[in-house]
Amino acid sequence: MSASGKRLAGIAVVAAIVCVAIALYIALYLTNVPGSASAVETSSGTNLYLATVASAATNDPHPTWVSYYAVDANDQNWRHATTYVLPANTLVHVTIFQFDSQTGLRNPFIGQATGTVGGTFTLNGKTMEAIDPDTASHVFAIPAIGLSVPLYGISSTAKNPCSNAPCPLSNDHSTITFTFRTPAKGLYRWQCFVPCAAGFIQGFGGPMQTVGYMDGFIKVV
Ligand SMILES: [Cu+2]
Repeated sequence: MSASGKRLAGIAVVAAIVCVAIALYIALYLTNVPGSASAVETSSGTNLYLATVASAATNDPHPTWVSYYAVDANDQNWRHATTYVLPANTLVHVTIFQFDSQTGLRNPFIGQATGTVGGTFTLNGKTMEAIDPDTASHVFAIPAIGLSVPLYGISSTAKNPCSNAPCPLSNDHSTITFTFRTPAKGLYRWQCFVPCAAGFIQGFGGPMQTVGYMDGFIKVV
């Protein structure tokens, strides 16, 4: 083979490898959908169990990011999922185990719950309508249906905080429950409103703008 022939063959091989890599990149991007979790039906109705943590699991692509998780209430099996599948036009009882510390809200209005049954939620068993905005760690909000619930953060002097998910209930946490009625079938966005993304500009980058951490979807079926 002549020198120019070898060069042409080399260019062809490199071009083919680049094309395959681009095709793989696009295919993986299109097929890599974040995991989902479903509400569980019990004698008390439809229940969704979630948790919020200061740091995702150590084997997560972003182990330092704040995150929501779906929790199996029976075996405490945690799943890194922020797409929640719920039945339409149904009262859903949500329980959130909140392990993260307080960041505080920029807009104090969001310290108040909206869109829940009775306009209330419970914090560690106590029925409430609002928390001090400075004590919020995260918020669970579905803006399209006007639902917003503030999540009380643990004290900065807590003795036994959780470092990375999953967190046993023996770690310091607050437990928040509320009930809301799901809307008609469709895909709804949910998100946090606390500037909880430590280390990012204004606390609103990274996990606050990435589906799978402080954002996700409610898939109403
Ligand atoms: Cu948050």
